[in-house]
Amino acid sequence: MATKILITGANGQLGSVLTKALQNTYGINNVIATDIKYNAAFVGVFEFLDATDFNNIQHIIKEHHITEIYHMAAILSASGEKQPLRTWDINNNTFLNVLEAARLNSIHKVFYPSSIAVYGNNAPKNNTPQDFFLTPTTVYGMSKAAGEHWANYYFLKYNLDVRSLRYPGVIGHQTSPGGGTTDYAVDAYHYAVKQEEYTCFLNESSGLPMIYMDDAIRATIELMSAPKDAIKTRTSYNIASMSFTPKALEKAISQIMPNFKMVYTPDFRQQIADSWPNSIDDTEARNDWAWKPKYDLKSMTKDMIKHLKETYNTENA
Ligand code: AKB
Repeated sequence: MATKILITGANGQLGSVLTKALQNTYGINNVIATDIKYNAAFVGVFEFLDATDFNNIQHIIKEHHITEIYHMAAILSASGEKQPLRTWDINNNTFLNVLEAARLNSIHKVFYPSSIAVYGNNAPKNNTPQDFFLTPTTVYGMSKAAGEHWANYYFLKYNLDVRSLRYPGVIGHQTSPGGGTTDYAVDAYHYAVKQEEYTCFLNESSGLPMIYMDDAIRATIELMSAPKDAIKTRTSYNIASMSFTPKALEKAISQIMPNFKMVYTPDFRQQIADSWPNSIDDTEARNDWAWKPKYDLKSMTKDMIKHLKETYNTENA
């Protein structure tokens, strides 16, 4: 049976880049992009889907003969703190709808994005082990930790092949993030290329795990393509790539854009960042399905600036 993919949150920061990568891998007509909003620039097959609507998920699965689901829709950490109950409701109910629809329709594989936000203040800050116990401090982190356990439950109870990654902060030139704590790192590049000073909402020494979009997408596709029996972790895999502070990012950018400056005015997001690890241990991903990042801060910075310059030049042409 041909692979037919349903992706929720296809207009999001990761969702839209992942949709293109999946279209390239499986063919444009084999990826059904869904979201609550339509993006006029989108090329491919699109359906409106509010993933809190179980019947509509089932309808789209049946209509398009879906075999795999990537559930990218979620409210992120900083936005989530402004509306905790709604965030819990949306993040959890949409995933439960996806799991249940997947079970009822014999879906072959489900992808679930988790996050470094599952860790809390008690976890070791450096090289945090994957299986350290989780005491998240944000509702987003709580929803992701719960989702990981639901993923594991559906695997154990129904043999549903659910696979998951704990993404660090994702940095890409293709899309803008919205509502996360790690968003500062993407914003900084845009300000640098526009030759403007950037006011960072975290303090200069807040180290956080990060990953370049290309590596994050490749990790997702490699995890989902690995043989089923290679996947030993059914909650979620840590994937590490690089870790840096806002000050280190400022320095890396100013090596290419010497006039770039960041000023630091921490807001409520500082407390969220303080509760997350500085770096995480991804031994299990490396051992089970040969995960290996390609980008570090220097190579990511070079690539980000190159692409953003092209984007802004095209926009201004
Ligand atoms: C956020 O900052 O909320 C996300 C994440 C680390 O999951 N980018």
